[in-house]
Amino acid sequence: MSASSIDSHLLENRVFPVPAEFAAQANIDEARFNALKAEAEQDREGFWKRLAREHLHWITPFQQGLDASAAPFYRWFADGRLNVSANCLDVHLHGAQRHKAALIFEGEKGEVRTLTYAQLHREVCIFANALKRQGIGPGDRVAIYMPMVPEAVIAMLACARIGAIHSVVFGGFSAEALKDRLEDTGATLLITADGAWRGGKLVPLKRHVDQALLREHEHKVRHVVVLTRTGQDVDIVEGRDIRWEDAVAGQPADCPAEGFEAEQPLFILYTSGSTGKPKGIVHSSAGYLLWAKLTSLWSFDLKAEDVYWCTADVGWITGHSYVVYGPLACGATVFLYEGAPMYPRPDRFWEMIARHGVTVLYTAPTAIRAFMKAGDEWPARHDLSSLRLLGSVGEPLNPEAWVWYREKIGAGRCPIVDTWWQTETGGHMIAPLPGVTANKPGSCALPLPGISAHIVDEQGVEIHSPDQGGYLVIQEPWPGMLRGVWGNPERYRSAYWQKFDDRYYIAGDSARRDADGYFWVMGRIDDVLNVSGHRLGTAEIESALVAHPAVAEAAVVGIPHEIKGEAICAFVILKHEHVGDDRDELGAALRAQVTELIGPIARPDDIHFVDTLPKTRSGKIMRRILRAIARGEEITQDISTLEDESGIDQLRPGK
Ligand code: 6R9
Repeated sequence: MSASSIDSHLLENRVFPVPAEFAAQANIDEARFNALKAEAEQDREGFWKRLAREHLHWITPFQQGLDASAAPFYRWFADGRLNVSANCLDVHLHGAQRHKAALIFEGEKGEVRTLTYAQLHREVCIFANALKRQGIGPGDRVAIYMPMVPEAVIAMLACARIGAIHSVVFGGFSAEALKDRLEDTGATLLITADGAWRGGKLVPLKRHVDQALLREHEHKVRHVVVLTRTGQDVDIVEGRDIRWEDAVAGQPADCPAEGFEAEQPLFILYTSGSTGKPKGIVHSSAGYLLWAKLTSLWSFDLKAEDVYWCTADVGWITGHSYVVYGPLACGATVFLYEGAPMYPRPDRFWEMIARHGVTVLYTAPTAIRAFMKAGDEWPARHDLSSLRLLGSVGEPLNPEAWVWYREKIGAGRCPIVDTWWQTETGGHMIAPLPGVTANKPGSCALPLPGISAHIVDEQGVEIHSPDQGGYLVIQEPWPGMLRGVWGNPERYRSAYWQKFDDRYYIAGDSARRDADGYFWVMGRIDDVLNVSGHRLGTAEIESALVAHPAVAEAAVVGIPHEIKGEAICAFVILKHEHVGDDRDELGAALRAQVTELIGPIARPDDIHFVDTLPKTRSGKIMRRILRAIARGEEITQDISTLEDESGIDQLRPGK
């Protein structure tokens, strides 16, 4: 075993075969999967060129495939021109499809609004003309700070229609976080709403905007478009602010789709930043759209008949690729929900799935664990038989939660598609294909066709032996990859390429591969623990803790230890029916459990029972904050992406 690899001890052996009925109707069956893989192996560039020709509508067809002349700044299809919004809308306006629902929206208070493809196209054209009227043109940056309402999607597609670069800032972010992003992108126009509904409360979006824009020399915003959502009072600044309804008044419903260069940036999106200051990730038009569309067809088996629901906010990459661009490029029906998942009761999701007949559900482990904690009775009250596929993204889905999701939500019938990818990768990279790949709980399975994922050690040497952990890297460029960090080419190089001399894209995650070639993500490289010379990822220890029936969620970090180098400190949230249990007994039981499932090396030294864990707003545990707390250090890191700052105090030992 190489000294620089990461140890793995928790081996999960359950395998769930692909259901035969699912395989029989899947977009990608085994023969197709093998053919795609073989095609990519033989001529990778030709493979991507063929797919780009077949799956995208080009205004000027491309001749060039990959341009690697300035590697690792790669370009794809660079001499072609297309319009991204036309690929999501205009291509579906023929025949009966134009009257098919593109968006079904449900507000937190329960109102439902449906927009057909024809209607969505019309709204996008009108708003695109309104943006032009405000002086916005190709290459200009437009910030979007909105609730999860159809107008957020309309705003994104309207930018794409006129070649403007959007930068969506999650509506749950503070004025300060918004200000930083406005400053960094140099956005000249901002689209917002008076407010948003969240968990029955009003979020004052426009007030945050006013605060963010206070110091004029710190940003370039000249115009603010304000949608009326909640009807709350807002200040309208004369000459700067304009109501959405006034901006669109009198605008024509026709906005011809001009062709833009394939490499024209489509958007800038800041990473969730669970480790360090957020980076403005830049995505292209053609390559990005191609990958968002293909992965929707492949991993989600998306069909025209599906009512598809990705629960992510459009403020995250998951919302970009799998609420907007991927499913609309496929012509699917997208369900959109405005509010909080447990509002007004923990069965809000299940009730909506039953009412709208949702067929494909894509959500995050943090939500699945929260539902698990709330109790099985909530999903049991509803008819979830419309569901045919369940997806997960954001963190490792630990086997306990995986099995719960499969049984309580999917009735043991639906394939589980655990998708590993990142803001930077544009779309899924490693995922089981639902009609092809048997499921192993906790594993994101195999790289998608065209994706060359590997595990390498500290020196960048590929690890071939099974179950030995290392750096998860991607060897060959792919069309959906990021094009850089906005305004900071150096950071792009140093964060993603430098360590292994530009030979691989470095994802920053640790992972292992088992004897069947399945990938198991072990956590972020920065979070790896070093206990007596053994390097341990966080995911396995956390999974072993969550496998105990009393535990709902767990996070582990290392604290300095004189003899072992690092000792393991665990933060554990109990399921609500176990909150009153004896803590000493539980602590002993959890240590015994980890010892049994992984080995004595992974046995936590300290266990803190807590009510909450610090998470990014997209639901990822921020272990660097827990590390500071466990070590009794001041929290000096950037916490602008933290969900709930007040939660930090409750975590301090002794509280
Ligand atoms: C899409 C998204 C990326 C990081 C990534 C990894 C973690 C995402 C995962 C997963 C294990 C999965 N991650 N999906 N870990 N299994 N299925 O979440 O993008 O916000 O940029 O986060 O999330 O650590 O590196 P982003």
